[in-house]
Amino acid sequence: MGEYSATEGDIDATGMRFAIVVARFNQDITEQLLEGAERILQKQGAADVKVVWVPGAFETPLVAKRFAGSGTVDAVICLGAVIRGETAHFEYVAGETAAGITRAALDTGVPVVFGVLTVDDREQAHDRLGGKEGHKGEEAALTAIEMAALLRGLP
Ligand code: INI
Repeated sequence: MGEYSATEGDIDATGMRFAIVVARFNQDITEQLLEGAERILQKQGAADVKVVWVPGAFETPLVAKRFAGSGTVDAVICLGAVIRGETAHFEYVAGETAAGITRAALDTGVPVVFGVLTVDDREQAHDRLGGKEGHKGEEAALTAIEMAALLRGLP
């Protein structure tokens, strides 16, 4: 083996700029995701956080891509809640949202984080808002910081 180096992003958001794209659909849940994400970004020293509300999770990738391609943010966080029991087209909304978020990141080279809950019911959503499954809004923010830091250090 030749030279070996391992790289990992820090969880330090000092000087970093973020956009959060959050869905209004299931707002009682998504506003808790947003609170968690904002809490972490502020705690870790983010310089700027812009929040944009969109109608549903399906709309998050387009706005995320606009921010990611603008050169004004280090990472974008998409937040939403898609609940299987409440929609016949769960698979379409959840699947296309995930695909769109992936595409926004790969097309722009800027991290776009999937902070969208895809759950069977509201109880599972609440388990992911500071319950037994952690807090997915906080985790999305930590991922955004780590990926932004990691990409800064890559060729
Ligand atoms: N949007 C969500 O964010 N969560 C859902 O659970 C959901 N359901 O149940 O359908 C949902 N639908 C709306 C969708 O995101 C779009 O806003 C709509 O299809 C218009 O494009």
